[in-house]
Amino acid sequence: MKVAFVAPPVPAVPLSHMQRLYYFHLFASRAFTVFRHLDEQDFSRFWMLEPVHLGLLQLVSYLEQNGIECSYFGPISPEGKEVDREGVLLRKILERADEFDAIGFSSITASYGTAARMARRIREEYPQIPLILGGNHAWVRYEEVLRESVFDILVHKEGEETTLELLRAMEQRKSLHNVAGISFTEKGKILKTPDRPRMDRSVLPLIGYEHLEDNFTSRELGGEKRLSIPISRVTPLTGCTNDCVWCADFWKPKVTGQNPERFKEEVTYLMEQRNSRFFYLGTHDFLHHLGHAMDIAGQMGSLQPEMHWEAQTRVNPGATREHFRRLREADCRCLHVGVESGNQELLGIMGKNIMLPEVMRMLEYARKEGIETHTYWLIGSPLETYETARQTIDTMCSWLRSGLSSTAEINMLVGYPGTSFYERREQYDITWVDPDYSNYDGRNQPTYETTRLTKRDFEYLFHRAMDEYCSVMEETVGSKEQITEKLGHRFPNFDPAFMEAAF
Ligand code: B12
Ligand code: SF4
Repeated sequence: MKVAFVAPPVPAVPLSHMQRLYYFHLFASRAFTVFRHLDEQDFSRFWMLEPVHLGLLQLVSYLEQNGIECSYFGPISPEGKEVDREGVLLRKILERADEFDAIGFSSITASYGTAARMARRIREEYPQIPLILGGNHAWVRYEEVLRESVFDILVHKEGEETTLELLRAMEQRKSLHNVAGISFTEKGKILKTPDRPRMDRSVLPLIGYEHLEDNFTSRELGGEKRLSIPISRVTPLTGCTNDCVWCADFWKPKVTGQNPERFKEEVTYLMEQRNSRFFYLGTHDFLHHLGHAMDIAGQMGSLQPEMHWEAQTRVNPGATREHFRRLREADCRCLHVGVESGNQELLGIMGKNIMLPEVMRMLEYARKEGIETHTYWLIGSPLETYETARQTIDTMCSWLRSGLSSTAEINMLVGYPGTSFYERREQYDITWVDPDYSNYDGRNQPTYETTRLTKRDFEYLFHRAMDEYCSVMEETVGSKEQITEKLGHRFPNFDPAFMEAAF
């Protein structure tokens, strides 16, 4: 059996001048701290990060291990130039469509429209090919998706075991009723089978990076044989024991670890074969179990040649200065911490379960031990008012000025379908939600209004936040001219398609 797997692009994001300036400063602040060892060539390869869809590539390697032949179709913008990524990708799939027994798309909310459009075109030309959709938008909105799109089958949550069973059932023309974790339409009725328990992910084979080039021409690869991944995301731990009301991450509520040998193998592969020069440990809660964190740090620190890395974590009040010293010794350059709001009451309402003084203490320990800190902030937290948003902006700016937070990011909160924030709107005084899912992306456009703040209020507050952020950055990092001169040729393309992958 041969299956095509498609990562449809999120539509290109139009940015305001203020947003461009914000990204410029965000990039510069990172370039001068954690990325300081990256050279011109590394920066010039940032556009190569775009087609890397970790979940889909992981699914592909698992299926291949189990005898299913796969071909991977990802979006790309050669040399960072804007192209019609959807059109190009669609054309490639249509050219090869008759080779495949099924075509599977992955989508988050923002790319759902693209996936549905592409699938419709394939259905018109190849009505016999079964079309499958996976990824978190598919299953949180399965009835709507099955009703409105041409997708035949949706894979819910974790994909590996479900997809393998599904494809085998399809191949043997067996009933789909016994395949756990899917939904589909039968005789005009939408059917959903029971969810499947989470699998032990430590048994998974290496992510199928070797499939990245399946459908790229040499020109699309910038004349190189392989795509480089100068900054790689690796996940030695997945999950989070917390449950913020707006969080669309379904790898909860457990924190589970990857097999340490496999993790080392993956990192080594990325260094040796993909020119990775920096690792972002995309765990949500790196310091959840301090012992495991120290073991992973030990592994990263033992990599030769010297490897720099950073990790995302929740605040762990049990972490001592000694822990941060050990992280520094293991070459950890930065910790990413979601703070979200400067208002303690809102942190309670959103279920963040952190105390600001504890966050500050952890950041202080990290800074004293020479680790950079990168904090995340939100405009539009549940029950936000003008005053609480101001508090968030002031706190972020004050932490940046004092150096408690070396760098920071501020975003508009997006209420994703499936989260309790989006589904229980009345509880959060929401009066309107944007019906256009393609806006649920990185463009930081308000996707809802409340009794307290309108779309225009959110826009104002968000731009205000970016303006003040840029002013602090000018004080601490330098003016645009100074930064440009200092960066010299180490200047990447600032298109958010790559920015998001890089930061
Ligand atoms: C790593 C990551 C990124 C990375 C890499 C993205 C990637 N595609 O690999 C980067 C930084 C680039 C990124 C960018 C963005 N991301 Co992101 N990202 C994540 C994160 C932290 C992990 C994703 C992951 O690797 N999961 C592990 C794998 C194994 O799971 P998976 O991808 O879901 O795939 C499994 C199943 O879903 C299923 N499956 C998936 N696709 C398919 C397809 C078929 C056919 C089948 C059968 C099965 C199947 O099988 C897979 C294996 O089990 C998630 C949060 C999370 N933990 O899920 C957010 C998350 C997916 N991202 C999110 C968002 C919003 C974005 C951005 C729009 C952010 C922005 N501000 O610009 C961009 C969009 C980029 C893009 N073009 O898609 C949201 C999506 C919310 C939503 N409902 O839409 C999430 C859930 C985070 C959140 N806010 O809660 N992201
Ligand atoms: S702490 Fe982060 S990963 Fe955990 S529930 Fe909250 S937003 Fe999601």
